Amino acid sequence: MSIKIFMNGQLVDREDAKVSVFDHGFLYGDGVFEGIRVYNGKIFREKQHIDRLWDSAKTLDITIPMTKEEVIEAIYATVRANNFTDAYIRLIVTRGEGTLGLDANLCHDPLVVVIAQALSLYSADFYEKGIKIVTASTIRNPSDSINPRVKSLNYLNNIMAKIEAYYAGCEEALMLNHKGDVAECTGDNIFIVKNGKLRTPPINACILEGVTRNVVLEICQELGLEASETAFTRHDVYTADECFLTGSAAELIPVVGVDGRAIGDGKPGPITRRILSAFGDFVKKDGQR
Ligand code: PXG
Repeated sequence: MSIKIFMNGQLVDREDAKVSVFDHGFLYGDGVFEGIRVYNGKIFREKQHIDRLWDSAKTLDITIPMTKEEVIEAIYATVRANNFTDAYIRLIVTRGEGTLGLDANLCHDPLVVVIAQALSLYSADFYEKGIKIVTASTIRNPSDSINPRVKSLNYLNNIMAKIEAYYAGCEEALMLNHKGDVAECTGDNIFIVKNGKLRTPPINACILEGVTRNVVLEICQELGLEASETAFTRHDVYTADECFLTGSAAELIPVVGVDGRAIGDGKPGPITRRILSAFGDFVKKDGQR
């Protein structure tokens, strides 16, 4: 049976979910998106994802042609049509069809698409043993360029860094900002742990304000762990006791090596494990609709 995709206000078969070659999302990466989890039939952090989508669209001056409530209903309709209780959702809004020119004013119909997929977790091995990352020479977009807070369809900055990770035999790339401070990875935020205290770069370090990042900051509060949003450098990562990444796709994944240096004893640390387990509980608790 073909999967159903929400497109232009309707649920259509995958084969019929086609986008015009004149869509500015296709021509220019001109659009915004969200990667969202559905746990136990409920959209995880619904408000945060929808608000972030609207904020991204606002900066790009795209008017989403649906209300927030309609978009939420479209997600649930897509999940139901594909019989999922747990799913990974890709919500996409493009500026819509225009001409071959850049003129955004000629795009009158922004396109809204919802794709639901079965949960695609990294292999269990990564969660138990941790991953290795490498610093990319491609720096994160400065915020007066395409602001990293905008989750735009133009992910070339991150893709260039991810290609570097691939050639270095690593799972992820660490991206620095134009000041040389640590920003984030290509599809995840980063946390380090030193002497029992957690740190993650602040929003103005040229990062996406990750939904999972904010959940982890809440979990730290609940667990009584000190966590701060302060700038740090690669030196702090190399000399950290523990390191992990957060994101809707990966959830929370331990990092055991950076640029060939082992982090701590080269194994996922106790605080990372504690937060990973608390994250599982948090998701279950939050998943009651
Ligand atoms: N930073 C960047 C640049 C991201 O793209 C995150 C951090 C984590 O944010 P959330 O809100 O998810 O905690 C992201 C999210 C993928 C993939 O396949 C990654 C994201 C979205 C969709 C898919 O790796 N990025």
